[in-house]
Amino acid sequence: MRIPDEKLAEVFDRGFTVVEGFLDKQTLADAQAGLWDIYPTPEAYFADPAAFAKFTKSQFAGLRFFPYPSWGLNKVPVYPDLIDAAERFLQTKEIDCYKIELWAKYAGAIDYDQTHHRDYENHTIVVPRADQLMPQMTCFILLSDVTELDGPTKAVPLEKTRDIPLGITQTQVGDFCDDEVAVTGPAGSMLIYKTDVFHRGSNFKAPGRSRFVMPVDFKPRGWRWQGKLAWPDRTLNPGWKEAMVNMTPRQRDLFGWPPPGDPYWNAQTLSDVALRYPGIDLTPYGASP
Ligand SMILES: O=C(O)CCC(=O)C(=O)O
Repeated sequence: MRIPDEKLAEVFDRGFTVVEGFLDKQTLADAQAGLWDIYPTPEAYFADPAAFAKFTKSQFAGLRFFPYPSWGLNKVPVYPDLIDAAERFLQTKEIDCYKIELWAKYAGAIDYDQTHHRDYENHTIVVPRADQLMPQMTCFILLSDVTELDGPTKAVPLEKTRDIPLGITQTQVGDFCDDEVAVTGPAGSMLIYKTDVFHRGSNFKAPGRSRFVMPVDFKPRGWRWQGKLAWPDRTLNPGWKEAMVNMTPRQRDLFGWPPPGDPYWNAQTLSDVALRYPGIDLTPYGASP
């Protein structure tokens, strides 16, 4: 769904918003099917948690970076309505998708509670601007239903923390617990938040529960002090080539591909990129049909 302007305005005013029913049913189903190439299904996990001890090692053990084995997952971060929202939020079409993750959590694997923190610390090497100029748009796309029992993200409205200098990234344990809002919603919903918003991961409140989310982050192009992943470093991973072949020029541009008309493209680069990416349609970049 197209994200209404009021929802994007809420991200600036309150620091975050939750959009229910963001992904269409088919996109959600394809993404959910792709999860099981990577993670145990909840049924498999809870039938024998000891077989999946790696999830007990840290809260972050269930994180996997883009790309993924299936197009069903790889197409989610370039979902057209997400690109549209990022362009409108960042107020430019010159944007980068600078980080894509999947995150699986299983109740009982570890305590997922966190203290409130601002995420910018590993999204920029400096700090966000208080005037909100050139913000980053950080998102959690829910791929499973998230209720109060399912370890929802808990976010603190900006108005409660405006007095805390932006250089501070952590609060004390217990602070703002009365102010935090649980990010719940059916699968396919999306949390959009800014990197200066205090929030935290929370623990499951019942056994046998699991949570699957896809965090996806965008930034305006050009602010080189922002970012997290270097896409060239991910190109040898399964799924990258297929994803690039399947994407449109607009979608590839989010990863830094030279756009149609860029001086990068000449007879040699068209020919050799076609060799590297069998099946890719390079006619928009000047290749002969
Ligand atoms: O998993 C979550 O809900 C939030 C996690 C988080 O905020 C973090 O690890 O930075």
